[in-house]
Amino acid sequence: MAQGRNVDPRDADYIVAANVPLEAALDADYQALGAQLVRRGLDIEAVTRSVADFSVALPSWGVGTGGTRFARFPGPGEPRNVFEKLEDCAVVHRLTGATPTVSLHLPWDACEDYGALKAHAARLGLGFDAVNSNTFQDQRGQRESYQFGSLTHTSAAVRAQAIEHNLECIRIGRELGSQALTLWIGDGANFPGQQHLARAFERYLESASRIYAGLPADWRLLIEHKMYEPAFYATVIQDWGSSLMAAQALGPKAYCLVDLGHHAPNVNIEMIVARLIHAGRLGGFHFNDSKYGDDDLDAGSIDPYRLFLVFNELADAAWRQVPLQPAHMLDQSHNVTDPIESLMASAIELTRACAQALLVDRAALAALQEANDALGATQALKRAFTTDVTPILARARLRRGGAIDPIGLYRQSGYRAACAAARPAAAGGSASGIV
Ligand code: LRH
Ligand code: MN
Repeated sequence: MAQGRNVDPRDADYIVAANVPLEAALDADYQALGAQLVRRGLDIEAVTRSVADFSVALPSWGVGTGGTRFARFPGPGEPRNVFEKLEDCAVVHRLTGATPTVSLHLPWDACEDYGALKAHAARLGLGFDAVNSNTFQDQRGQRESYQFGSLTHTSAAVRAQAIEHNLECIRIGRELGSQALTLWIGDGANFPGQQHLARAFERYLESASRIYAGLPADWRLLIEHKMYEPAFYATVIQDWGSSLMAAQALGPKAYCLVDLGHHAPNVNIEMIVARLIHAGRLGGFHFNDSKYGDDDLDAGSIDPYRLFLVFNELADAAWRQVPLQPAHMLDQSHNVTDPIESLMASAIELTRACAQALLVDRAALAALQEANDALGATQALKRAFTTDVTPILARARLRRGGAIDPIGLYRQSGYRAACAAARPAAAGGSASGIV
C-alpha cells in the first residue's frame, strides 16, 4: 500500500475500497479455518459473532505520547485537546470496529462545554465509558497539595478536596453519559512507619463512602489497586484483597478494576480474576502488558498467553452462566510507536484473546480436570491459544464496517502527516497528561 495519501481513514468508502483487494484471501482463510473448527466440533460463525460483539474502551490519554519519568518525546500531530483526542479515537474505532467508547481523565480532559464534547463524540460515532479522577497530581492554583496523599491524607481539608474532585467527575460523567467512576489513588508511603497502615485504610473507606454516596443509582465505582508507584513502600489500595475489602465495605455499586500492570512480576492475574468473579465484584480491566513494573506496554505484546488466560476465565464464567459485565478498557503509554497504531494493534490483540478463549472445549476440559489429567487439560487450553484466529478477527472487523488491514490502511491514508500539518506542536508540549 502506497504511503501517505491524504485521505480520512474514517471515510466509509475509503475503507470499503481498501478492503476489496484483501477479501478473496480472507474468504479462503476463513473457509479453511471454518473447516478446521468444524472438525473440532466448533462453529466459526458463532465465534465471529461473539468477537463482533466485543468492545473495549480507549484511554483518552493513550492517543498522545505517554512519556516516562525520564522524558517524553512528543510525536508529530499529537492531539492538543480532548476534541482532537476524540478524533484520533474515532480512527481507531472506524478501522477496528471494536472501540466505540472513550474513558476520559479529569482534569486532563477538562473543557468548557461538555455538551459540545458529547455532541462531537456522537458525530464521531463515539460514547464515553468510565471517567477517571486524578488526585495524584496537584493542579495549578490548587488549595491543598496531594504530596502526602489524597483520600487518605491525615488532613481533613485535603481529603475533602479530593472527595469534591471525585464528585465533580461524577457530575461531568453524567453530562457525557458515562456510568462509572474509576478511582485510582497513588496514596501510600515510601518508608516503614511513615504512614499508619490501618488508619490510612480507614480514612480511605470513610472518604470513598462519601464518593459512593454521590453515585447515581445506575453507576458503578471501579476501585483500581496498584502494588507500588508513586509510593514505593506501601500503597493504601495495594492489591486485590484491599480493593475487594473496600468494595464489600462500600456497597453493591463498588467493584474491583484489574490493571494488568499493577502486580508484581509473575503474579497469577487470571487467578485474581477468578476470585473477583467468585466474589461478584469484577468491575473491569485496564488492559496493557508489562515485563517488569507498570510498563503500560501494548496489550498482548509481551505475554499474550497471560492475556489469553484472563479471557479464558471470562469465557469460563460465561459458560457457567455467571452474570458478569466487566468494563473492558485499555490503559497504555505509547513512547516509541504511533499511538493510534498501538491502540489498534492492542484492541485487535484483545479480540484475539477473546476468540481463542471461545475455542476451548469447556466440557472436555472439565472432564480432564475432574480426571486430574494435567497434561490433557493444559493441552486443551494450548490448542485454543495456538489456533490462528486472524481470519475470524478480520471477518468480525469487516462485519462492523472496519478494515481487514487497519494499520496498513491507516498508514496509507497519511492521517498522521495530515495531523502534523494541521496540529503544529503547541509550545510546552501537547495535552497528553501523564508527565
Ligand atoms: C495508574 C493508572 C491509572 C490511571 C493512570 C493513567 O498507574 O493505571 O489507571 O489513572 O494509570
Ligand atoms: Mn490503570
